[in-house]
Amino acid sequence: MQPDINTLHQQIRAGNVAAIARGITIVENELNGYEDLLLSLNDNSRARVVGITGPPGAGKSTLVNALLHHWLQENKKIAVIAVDPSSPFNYGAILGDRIRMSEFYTNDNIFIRSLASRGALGGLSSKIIEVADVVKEAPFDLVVVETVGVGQSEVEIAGLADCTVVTLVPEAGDDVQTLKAGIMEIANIFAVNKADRDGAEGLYRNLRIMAHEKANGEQEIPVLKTIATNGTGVPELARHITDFLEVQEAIPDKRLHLLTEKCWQLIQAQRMKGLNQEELSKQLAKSIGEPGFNLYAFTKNYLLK
Ligand SMILES: Nc1nc2c(ncn2[C@@H]2O[C@H](COP(=O)(O)OP(=O)(O)OP(=O)(O)O)[C@@H](O)[C@H]2O)c(=O)[nH]1
Ligand SMILES: [Mg+2]
Repeated sequence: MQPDINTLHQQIRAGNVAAIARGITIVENELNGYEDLLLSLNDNSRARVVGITGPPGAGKSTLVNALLHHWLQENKKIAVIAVDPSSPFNYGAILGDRIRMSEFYTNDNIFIRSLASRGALGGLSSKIIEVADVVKEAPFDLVVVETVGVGQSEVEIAGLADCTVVTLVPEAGDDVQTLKAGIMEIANIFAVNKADRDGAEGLYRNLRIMAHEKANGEQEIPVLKTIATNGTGVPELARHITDFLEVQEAIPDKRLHLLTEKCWQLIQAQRMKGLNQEELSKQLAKSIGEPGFNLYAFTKNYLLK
């Protein structure tokens, strides 16, 4: 290992904030020492990862903010990784996140970092996995990862988090039938946020029914009401997260399952490395007019290059 990466690793383990930030930057941008740093990580670190996901504007950052206040009172050390949505219409919200959480920037027990999802080389989920693993190396009690649940990203967060909280809001209506398929599978806890708004009760009730039906006699997924803006329901949410993590520790195959999910994502990213859709399109454009063009022959040749 490069001596400077070795030193950096030691500093991260000691909880040095500048070193953690540097480590994230190295991993995020795949700078010199990137692989060495990942290879030095200790997989038995104690920090657990809590994923907070849900639709844009559901109040995820506000909820994280409220949870931070709660956990600070319990003297916990928490890291937050907020994955910035890449779409430009969310710029306002990103700025909002920064302002909302800025009160914690000088707090020694809280570490906050935004990750840009736009430029992630080789896939966002593998990048979040790597960054979260670097952060876990430092002596935090919890690492919170906030992601916007659009497309497949809730499913991805579930593969890396020890506990996934799905945040829903009444604005989307209370018809749980329209919830994206898969959400029931990934949620360990549902938070009906903006419970001060009309329709929250209906959404809450319908989710409870759905959780009950799905449980089929087994443990039901907890459904909680929160008002992130004033902290209502936040201590209960924090307690459910802690309880869930404790129960998970005791399940023998849980760790293997999670590691398999993570490994799968990392392999996928490795295999896709160097592939770029724009470049692919350019090559295709060149070949498409050739006589006898065949997509399968093109694909085979492309992969051999
Ligand atoms: N009435 C009400 N408003 C809330 C509540 N929680 C959050 N908000 C407001 O909802 C808006 C969006 O909150 P954010 O915390 O930025 O939501 P987010 O899910 O992090 O948004 P993105 O990261 O952009 O997806 C803000 O104006 C919050 O003040 C709540 O419980 N009740
Ligand atoms: Mg947010």
